[in-house]
Amino acid sequence: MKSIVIEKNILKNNNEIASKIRSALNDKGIYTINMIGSPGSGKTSVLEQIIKHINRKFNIAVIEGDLYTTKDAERIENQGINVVQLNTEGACHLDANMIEQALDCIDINNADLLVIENVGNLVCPASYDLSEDSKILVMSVTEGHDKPLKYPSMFQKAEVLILNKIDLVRYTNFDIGDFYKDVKSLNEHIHIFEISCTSGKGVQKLCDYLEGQIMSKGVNR
Ligand SMILES: Nc1nc2c(ncn2[C@@H]2O[C@H](COP(=O)(O)OP(=O)(O)O)[C@@H](O)[C@H]2O)c(=O)[nH]1
Ligand SMILES: [Mg+2]
Repeated sequence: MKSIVIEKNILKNNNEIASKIRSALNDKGIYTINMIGSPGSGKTSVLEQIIKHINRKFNIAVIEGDLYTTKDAERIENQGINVVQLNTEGACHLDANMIEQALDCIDINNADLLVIENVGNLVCPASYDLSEDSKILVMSVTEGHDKPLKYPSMFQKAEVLILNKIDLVRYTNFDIGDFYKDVKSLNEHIHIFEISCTSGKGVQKLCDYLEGQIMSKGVNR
């Protein structure tokens, strides 16, 4: 009982901070993505693909969440992107307070797109508003088609679902029909993109969609 009360208080505080950050990001016309998924689903790989495709048209800033290391931030920095690393020291999700601190360490004044890569986890990040415009869930076919019904909250809250590693589907028993049926039963409006970061399949379509979102947000700049 006690821990539930504490959790409620944390979330209330989180939402207050998130709404303050959201209004600052809105004033700057920055489109913000909270990228969530299991460890190894391909979040950083998807981000690398997005950067490769749209970096010439838009300014991108990245906040990398990780338990302990700077490995993902180094991958993003190698692409010449403005990135800050948040280490949660064991915490399984990012919260708005951490984002507020990260934003003090990164210049986002010229950014069109801010991507936050959350800690690898399909459960806790669903509950924390990071002031994003869109939660993007990255799932890979090697995780199994049963995951939507096992982790419904994340699938209900995401605006976009990236089904990654589609190049590997023929080596698995992943049932695409069952997967779509279960996802749509939880969230009929979700946008689903099947992609492969390895072959590049589907990446252009994903980036076309994101460019549309970034442009509609930045229109009031
Ligand atoms: N075959 C295949 N491997 C991928 C794909 N995307 C990512 N990977 C691999 O999956 C592993 C985890 O990727 P990473 O981007 O680090 O995942 P993250 O932990 O979610 O950020 C790496 O070895 C990637 O090379 C893909 O589309 N196909
Ligand atoms: Mg990563």
